[in-house]
Amino acid sequence: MQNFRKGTPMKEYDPKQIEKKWQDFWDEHETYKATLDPEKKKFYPLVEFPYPSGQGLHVGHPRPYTALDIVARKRRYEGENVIFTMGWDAFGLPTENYAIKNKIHPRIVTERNIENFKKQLKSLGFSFDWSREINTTDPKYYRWTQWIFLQLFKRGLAYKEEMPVNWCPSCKVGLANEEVVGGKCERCGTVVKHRRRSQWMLRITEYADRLLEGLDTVDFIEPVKIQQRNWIGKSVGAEIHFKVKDTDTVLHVFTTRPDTLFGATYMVVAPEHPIVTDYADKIENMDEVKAYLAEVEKKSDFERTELSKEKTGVPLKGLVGINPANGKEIPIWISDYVLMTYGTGAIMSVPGHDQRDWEFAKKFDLPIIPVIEGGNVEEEAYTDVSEGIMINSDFLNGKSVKDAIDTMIQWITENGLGKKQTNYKLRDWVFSRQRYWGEPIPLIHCDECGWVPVPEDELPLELPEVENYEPTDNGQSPLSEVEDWVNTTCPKCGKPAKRETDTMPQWAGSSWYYLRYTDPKNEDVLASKEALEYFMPVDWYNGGMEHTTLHLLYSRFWHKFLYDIGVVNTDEPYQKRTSHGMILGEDGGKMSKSRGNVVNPDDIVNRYGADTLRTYEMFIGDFEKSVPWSENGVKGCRRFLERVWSLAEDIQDGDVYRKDMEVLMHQSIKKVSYDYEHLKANTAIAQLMTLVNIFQKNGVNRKEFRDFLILLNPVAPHITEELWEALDYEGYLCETHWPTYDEAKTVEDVIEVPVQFNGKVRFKVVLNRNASQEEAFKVVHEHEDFAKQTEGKTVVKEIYVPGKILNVVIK
Ligand code: ANZ
Ligand code: ZN
Repeated sequence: MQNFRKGTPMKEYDPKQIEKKWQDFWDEHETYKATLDPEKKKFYPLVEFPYPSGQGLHVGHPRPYTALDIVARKRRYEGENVIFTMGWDAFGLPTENYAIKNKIHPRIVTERNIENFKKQLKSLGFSFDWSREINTTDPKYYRWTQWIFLQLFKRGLAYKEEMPVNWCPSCKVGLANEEVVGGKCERCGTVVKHRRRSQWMLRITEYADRLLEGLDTVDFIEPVKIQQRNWIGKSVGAEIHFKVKDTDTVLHVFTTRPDTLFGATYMVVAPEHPIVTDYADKIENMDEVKAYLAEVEKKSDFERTELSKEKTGVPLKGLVGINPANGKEIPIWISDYVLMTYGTGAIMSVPGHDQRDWEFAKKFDLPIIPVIEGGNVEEEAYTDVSEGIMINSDFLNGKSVKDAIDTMIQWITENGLGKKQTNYKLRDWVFSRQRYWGEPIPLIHCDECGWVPVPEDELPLELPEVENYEPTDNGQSPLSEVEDWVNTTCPKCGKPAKRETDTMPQWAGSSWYYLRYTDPKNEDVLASKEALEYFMPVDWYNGGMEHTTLHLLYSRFWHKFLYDIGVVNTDEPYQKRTSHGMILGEDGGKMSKSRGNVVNPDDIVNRYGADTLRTYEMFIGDFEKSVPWSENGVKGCRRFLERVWSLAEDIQDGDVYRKDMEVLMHQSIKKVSYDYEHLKANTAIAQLMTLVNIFQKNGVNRKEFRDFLILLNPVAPHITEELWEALDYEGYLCETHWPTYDEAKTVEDVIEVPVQFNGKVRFKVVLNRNASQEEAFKVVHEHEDFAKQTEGKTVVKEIYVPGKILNVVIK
């Protein structure tokens, strides 16, 4: 107890007091400020900045934040210049809806929410460089979001097009996808309709190949790569032309299997395919067709393409397709399993080798012709055909599938019946919303000049004040009602013109925020060249799996574009990507107000302290898995920290590890260092708990406790800093160095070595790991069985293979 510099007798562990104390200390001393210092190696870990909702921080937030905070702290102790930052992704619907309901300006709502979030995050002791805080709704920030949009526009990557949007007929508003839950309006529950509207689009498809190729150059966890690849959905195949009998119409189909053309026994077009309306006169069963269309309209694409779903469809009676390979007449059907939004919206059906086509053919009694040897197409489609040989296919017969694909592509190309074709599932990005709380799109429409950018030196184009944030009756943005804002003059010709009144979607500001952190106050460019060159790329980005195909893909697209126009110096923004699992309610379900299982982080901090919350969130389970909350687990972590606290009462002198603690100390440094870097803080903490148990049994000396405090510090930064000060170690813990370990000392000093006599192991001896030959022989000779083995014999030779075996040759 006499070890305490201040406050004898020893105080109770009181996180309330010490946590605030150290948070203020770090703030005052700008402990975590990152400065541009080319002399030092930089490290840029990044966590996804939150949407500051009215509900405040969720216990899910601190999980990834703590995990990377641990790495950030450790790297600082290792001498790296760490830039670890936080900001607010603050435009968006919940704030806007709250503002509408409560008649408060969304800006005010946002300010309040941010204030609360910031207070909450600060109370958890993250080592963020708060001087770099950013806010996507700050005009000084969104000036650059608008600037990037204009660069995209100027290079033809932003365009306006009619697109179907979600429309709630009862609220009379266009809904964002995230406002549609199970096909219904999130607010009123009415079934959502599709309406066509002119929307701004970003040509992300132009970058499809680059986005795919880039994945090979980065260290992303495999599930992220797989999801992005599937989302981009590149498939190589052919477009083949089918004539429609007695018309001038040619149906184009996309197929990945041109080799199976001779097996195409019917065609299917999407119910929305223009042929249906174009030939309404010719189609004999139009009533039946119309009834089917009405049914299909109610389903989402997801429901339509579900594999297990019972196939439905209607023939287009009166229309007949012609298979270009053999001239055979084949029926044309409509069915919802063919989507208008993929390929050409029309397919050639090969029921012999495609499972969906097979089910459809079986149900509607359409012919099935096998074109690849093997399988039994009466029982199921024969799809696993990579080794197959072609049959029933004229000039393809006898060829392998692979050869047949090439041959068929060549044949259709030569005969003007189609061509090789690559398709992507990826669609261009709908970039408009008819809402208020978003970045205004900085374009002006002039009857003479078309769409004209707001001059760059007039950015930011700020959101005007409005009376009402509610969308208008006709589904227009509330901005359309602000006449003196909408009506302007054309920057090009000076004639009267109108501003675009749509705003950008939620994903705009987050598509480049990591760049702004490197130089958040720059007024001339989005970030200086020096800052970007020094800090980029992000070395490690952790975030939710739910962002894989939206935010993560969008920001990679923007980054590649910025690279192409010379704004950034790396082709990829993020070198590494990891992801965390969710924290569930104590009942194992998703935390939600309605289930009543929400845990408020403020409560935990108040009752147990931030260090306990941090320790618990790291100890809770494997980082990448979803895990249920447990109040008992929280208590266990608090008890662990209390034991650490009480150890400090009785520290023995000593500035080296005690002999019997040496191996364990080196092992602990090794394990904890590795585990922190691999998001396994849970097993690191388990190791530190083991260490505390042993300290409790065997006592602990100053050197051992010092290094223990450093190892625990990234997880529990307040208690460790406090004990460091109380025990009068040098300086402050936050200024220290990470302990190093000696590999040789991580293994036990003694080893067991088998002793052989003429090739047979007779007994084993315990030797010092570094024992010399003489020492080894001595121990062996003293063994009680040695005399027995050598009785009446002579020892001819003895050989010791260090650490492995000792051989004795006797005669
Ligand atoms: C004939 C065929 C034979 C096909 C066979 C497959 C197997 P991926 O790989 O996803 O690109 N298809 C084409 N457009 C479609 C659409 N709009 N809606 C639904 N299905 C469509 O899939 C390409 C295959 O999906 C295409 O190749 C086509 O069926 C179908 F043994 O053509 B295939
Ligand atoms: Zn003009």
